[in-house]
Amino acid sequence: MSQTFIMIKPDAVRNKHVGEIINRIEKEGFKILGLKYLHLSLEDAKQFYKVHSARPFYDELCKDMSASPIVAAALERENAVLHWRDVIGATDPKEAKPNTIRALYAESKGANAVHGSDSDENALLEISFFFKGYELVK
Ligand code: DAT
Ligand code: MG
Repeated sequence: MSQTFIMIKPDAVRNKHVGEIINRIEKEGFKILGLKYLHLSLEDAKQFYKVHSARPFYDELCKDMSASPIVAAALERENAVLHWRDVIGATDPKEAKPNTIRALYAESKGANAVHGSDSDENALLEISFFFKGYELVK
């Protein structure tokens, strides 16, 4: 078993896709270890995405991610990181395969509905950014 960290981003929350995305999480066989609904500050968004700080879209990304509430979750499954990346599809929804979450619900490359960790190492870092130990189901 391995873990991944996911977010339902502000655009998908505003577009009322929270229920469908959580349903998909369950259907894909993930166990929910932690789940919360929160509104990121601009500072927290900048910290979370600091690996992208040199990229041209960084300021807009952090502004968008802190514009309205998100859902954050820690998930467990075999091959969790790669499986979730398959379920969400390509960063740009125009390139995402049919029936992936981004193909179904994303608005654009920037407002792309969901986040998923890109490695096991980053999954653990991202989970610890959002959850304290006692907030995670064992
Ligand atoms: P992913 O979310 O698929 O892991 P990423 O880590 O490369 O993609 O980028 C993080 C987020 O930044 C992405 O979900 C949306 C935004 N982003 C990436 N590339 C972008 C671009 N060319 N224009 C606007 N936003 C972009
Ligand atoms: Mg990424």
